[in-house]
Amino acid sequence: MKTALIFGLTGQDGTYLADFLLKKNYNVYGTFRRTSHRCFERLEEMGISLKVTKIKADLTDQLSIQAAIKQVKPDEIYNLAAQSFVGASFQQPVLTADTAGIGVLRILEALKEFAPNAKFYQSSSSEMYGNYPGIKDENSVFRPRSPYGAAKVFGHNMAVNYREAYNISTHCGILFNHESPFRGLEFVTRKITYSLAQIKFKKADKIFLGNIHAKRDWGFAGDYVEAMWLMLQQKQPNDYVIATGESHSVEEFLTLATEYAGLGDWHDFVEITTDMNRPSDIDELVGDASKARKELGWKPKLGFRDLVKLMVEHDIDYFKRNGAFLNN
Ligand code: NDP
Ligand code: GDR
Repeated sequence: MKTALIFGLTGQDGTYLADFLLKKNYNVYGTFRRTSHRCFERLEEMGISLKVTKIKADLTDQLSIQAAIKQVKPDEIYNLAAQSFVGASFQQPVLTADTAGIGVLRILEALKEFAPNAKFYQSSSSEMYGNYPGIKDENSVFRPRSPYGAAKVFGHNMAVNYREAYNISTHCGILFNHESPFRGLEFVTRKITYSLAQIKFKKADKIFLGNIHAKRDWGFAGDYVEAMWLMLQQKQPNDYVIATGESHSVEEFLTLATEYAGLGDWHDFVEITTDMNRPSDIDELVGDASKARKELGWKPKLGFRDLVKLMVEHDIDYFKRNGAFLNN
């Protein structure tokens, strides 16, 4: 039985990855931060909260990272932990750099010292590419447009450097946007599906959105965690773009989601505001995952329309059953 340690267990991807690894018969450990409120809602909804061993660790705290790695002695380490909201990275650039950037280095240092033979997965991001037009692959240049993107470039480069300098098995997935019913409520897709459910049940009457012309390559989180695992099963560490190859605008997502929610014309309840605009944003991101397809045998299973439908139906159904949302 293999042992995996997931930094960022409580997030969207941590939940899908833990479920995926449990189904592969792994012994799954994952980290969480000490909070004054509950933080295991996603794991509970997935029905796996009691099947994983939870360890307190914070990416800003070297000692807790070391202690986790020493305790677990993992075969595989997945780093999914970060302040992951691009918008917030403009308000909290130092915290973002400390988690999404230096946090990676802290894990690598602990790994080098206490588990040099473990395989390491780093969640790098399409946000590293910035606004330069064109379909992105593993050879495209990074020109980040946000503190989050810049921090991810640092984390990515350190993971590659520990591979080259110390022969540590570091594997980087350059993941494009991936969504699910477990997506955080501030990200635009989930904000839309959550708000539509509220409107449907007359708990809200407006959605405030920013740049709805922005385009993203949106896949399904459940498909993307499989790619993470496939990367760590390779003999040689490498970098892989994980994407669907299609981009859609926020407006397209909104139009389709409104249709699935049965709410007519979104112009009746959406207000466009400059409040959501970022000091610098990315117009369009689309990725070419042909290397992953060829070398890992990976391809996305859930398409754009089915993803939107899944998220809308989840939020409407959840609201119907619970009357209010848990904060996931
Ligand atoms: P989430 O925001 O849902 O999850 C982030 C996780 O990191 C949570 O478990 C969070 O804990 C944890 N975390 C945050 N700060 C710290 C800290 N200081 N110490 C320890 N843990 C911390 O993100 P996703 O699951 O969507 O993404 C997973 C990773 O992949 C992130 O690194 C993200 O940047 C990256 N990524 C995501 C993409 C996407 O489209 N989803 C695309 C490309 C990369 P808590 O629950 O306490 O907040
Ligand atoms: P992103 O996702 O920044 O791509 O980062 P997000 O859903 O936040 O934004 C996508 C685009 O939609 C525009 N937008 C809005 N965004 C939000 N959040 N709220 C709004 O009301 C709104 N209106 C328009 C944004 O300006 C943007 O252009 C995600 C995160 O998961 C990162 O961690 C990850 O690395 C990247 O995807 C790939």
